[in-house]
Amino acid sequence: MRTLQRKSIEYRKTILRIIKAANAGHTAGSLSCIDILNVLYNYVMDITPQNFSSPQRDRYIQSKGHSVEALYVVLADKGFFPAAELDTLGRFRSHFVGHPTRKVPGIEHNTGALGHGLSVSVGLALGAKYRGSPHRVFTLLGDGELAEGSSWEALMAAGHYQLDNLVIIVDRNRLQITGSTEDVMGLEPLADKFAAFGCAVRSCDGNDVEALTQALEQLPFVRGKPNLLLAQTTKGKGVSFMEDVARWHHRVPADEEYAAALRELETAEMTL
Ligand SMILES: Cc1ncc(C[n+]2csc(CCOP(=O)(O)OP(=O)(O)O)c2C)c(N)n1
Ligand SMILES: [Mg+2]
Repeated sequence: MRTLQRKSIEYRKTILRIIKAANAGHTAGSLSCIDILNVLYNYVMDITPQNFSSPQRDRYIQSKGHSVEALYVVLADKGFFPAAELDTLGRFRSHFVGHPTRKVPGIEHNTGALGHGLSVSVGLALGAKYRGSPHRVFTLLGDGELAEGSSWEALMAAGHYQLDNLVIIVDRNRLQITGSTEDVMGLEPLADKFAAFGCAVRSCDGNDVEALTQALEQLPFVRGKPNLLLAQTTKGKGVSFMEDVARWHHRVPADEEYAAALRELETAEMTL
């Protein structure tokens, strides 16, 4: 567990480094979901550079595509491409752009226009069922993203087709781009809504790698039902002055903020 915890801190430092160098990025959303990606790629999913062309591999669709820096950092650590390529983020001719594209090794599907990832994942999970393939389909949604009606249409299909090979994780940080989800487009009672659409719903601390591993060890939650994990997260997690502050959605730290953020993460690493 200590290894995963250490990785989360290292990942956070790299996310901030590449966003700072590119002078652009979705800072707080990447810090919010990085523990989820850490546990998925390093503990749960069967996705490696070696098996990436195998039809049996698990699939990961990052529907909240704007948090692409988190995905790039984890894919580099998994060896999908040399870590040095991360430093090309946002540069002319680099494939490392502000939303996921399949030009980057390890990325399954282009995303970024919110509200599409779940439909794609439902299609992939249905395809796996038809073929009798045992692989699973994981998708990460933002909570603000749930204002897109297409998500609910996809969810209805997931329940109808009993897609227990589909794992939907909601990054429930309670903020979207301009403020609180409950102010902009209220979601509660969210767990009840997912249950009403036929999902098996679980909730855990989405910034705690141990809680995430324990929750995801229970997959499939219920046979014949899509799995829905409400990951209770904090946007900007790990850097106190970014935590739960809406404007860090898309803000790049100034020099002194960057230095303070790194100091805080290094202190957290030393006290692990
Ligand atoms: C269809 C669509 N509309 C608007 C946007 C602009 N946008 C990017 S991120 C975002 C907020 C998303 O909030 P949430 O899903 O909660 O993400 P997180 O808090 O995890 O960053 C918006 C509106 C978009 N990418 N796609
Ligand atoms: Mg959110």
